[in-house]
Amino acid sequence: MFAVAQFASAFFNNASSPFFALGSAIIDLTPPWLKDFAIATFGTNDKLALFISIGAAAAVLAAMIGLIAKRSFALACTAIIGLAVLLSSAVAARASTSLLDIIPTVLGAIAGIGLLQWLTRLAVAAAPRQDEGANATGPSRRKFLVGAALSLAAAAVSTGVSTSLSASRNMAAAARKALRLPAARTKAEPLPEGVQVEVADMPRFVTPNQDFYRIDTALSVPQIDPNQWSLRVHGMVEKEFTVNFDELLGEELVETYLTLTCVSNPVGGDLVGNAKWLGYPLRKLLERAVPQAGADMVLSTSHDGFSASTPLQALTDDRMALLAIGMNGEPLPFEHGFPVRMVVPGLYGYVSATKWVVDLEVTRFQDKAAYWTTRGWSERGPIKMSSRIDTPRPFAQVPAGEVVLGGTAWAQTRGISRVQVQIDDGPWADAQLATEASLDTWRQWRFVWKDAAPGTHSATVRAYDAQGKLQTSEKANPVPNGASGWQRLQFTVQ
Ligand SMILES: Nc1nc2c(c(=O)[nH]1)N[C@H]1C(S)=C(S)[C@@H](COP(=O)(O)O)O[C@H]1N2
Ligand SMILES: [Mo]
Repeated sequence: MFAVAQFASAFFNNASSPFFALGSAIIDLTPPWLKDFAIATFGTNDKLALFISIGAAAAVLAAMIGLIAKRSFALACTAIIGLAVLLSSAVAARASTSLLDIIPTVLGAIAGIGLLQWLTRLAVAAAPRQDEGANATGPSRRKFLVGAALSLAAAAVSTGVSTSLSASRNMAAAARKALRLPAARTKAEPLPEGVQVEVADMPRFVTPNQDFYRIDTALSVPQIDPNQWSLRVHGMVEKEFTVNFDELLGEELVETYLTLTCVSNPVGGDLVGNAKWLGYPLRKLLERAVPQAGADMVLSTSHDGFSASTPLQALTDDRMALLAIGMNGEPLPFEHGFPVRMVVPGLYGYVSATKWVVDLEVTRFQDKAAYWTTRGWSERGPIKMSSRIDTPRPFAQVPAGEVVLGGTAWAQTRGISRVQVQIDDGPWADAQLATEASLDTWRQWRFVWKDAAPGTHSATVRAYDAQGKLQTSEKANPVPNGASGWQRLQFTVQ
């Protein structure tokens, strides 16, 4: 039961392990004298001693439950459930857990009951029967003993495996915490004044890491120890090589603001975020590999098997495509690709922004296909110019008089030159643009509607890029290569 719970907890929060929760609860509840005694006796092995004690106690408990099962299977099940309830409350009591984290314990209890049933059946078969001689029971008894021994061995092995899994996760967390990012050789231009419009309820121009949208296929966030990380560059190149994390830290790093966007972002949606990234230019990395003639794509693959197909051109031209290690002044958060990910101006994340990246293969679009391409999305995904109304929110109630609208527009690598707003079916009027930070970042805008009359109204927004090209009004769904169309929303003036 413990083994299954421990194993399952490897896929959840560390603190979801009933083993750890019980251990932590015991540590928290231990009187100081006993704690001192334990530390004095076992030294830094005090935690190991604790876990061994819990393991031994679990074995004794299992034996007791086995004895109870001999009398009454139902009573034994009740004992297991009682134990599960106790352990779940130990898990739930931890500060870092949520309700979901009791799942491993519940799974453990179910497995425990299943195992008990199986062993009971073997034991019943082994019990001497009246009408047979004692000899006839030999093989069945052996079966039971072998079954019990196997269960114990399986429990020990899976506990060991999953504990070491958790341990490597802890190593990664410790390494991230200890990591001091080197200074960028090329710093980001300081943000000019006025990139943030003065309108209430607007998102920050630089999205804080904890608010940054997260999209990936990872059921459990990869926890990679940077000391174990390396990136292989190979395929259609003259010089294949592998680079490790220390080597990457030693390169001339660059810092740049870049707005990432997800292809699944609907018109008006918020799967878009802007951050300051620190990393090594992919252009330089690929220069070192010397791509061969005919190559037109780089297939990047993550630790967890996701892949993206990026045009070689986008990684070698003068846009700032980065192998990023830092996000807004700190190491990448685990959710955003620690220790290393890609970020590429102008391309949706699914074709460029591989998190936990470990492999770059220089190849051709006609030879290889990436994760989402094989699932119905386009092999190429340039970001479509978009504009969005951030405030008022759809169906909001606003006071009559002057209504101030605020929003965001983006056309990475090209830049936004103009945003227009239409109230109801009135004329299009220019919004005031915030200062532009760079062509690769989004741009905020504000629009003042002076004499808003009470009633329900709509507002529509559209943008122009730096070449004066108008954002398309043609409505498209995100599949297969990104949503388009002008956002229109309704609100009520009181
Ligand atoms: N390893 C991995 N990297 C990935 C993905 C993924 O599923 N797995 N999703 C991509 C997609 S679709 C997007 S939009 C961006 C999102 O990056 P973020 O979660 O840091 O915002 O990551 C990209 N990188
Ligand atoms: Mo995405």
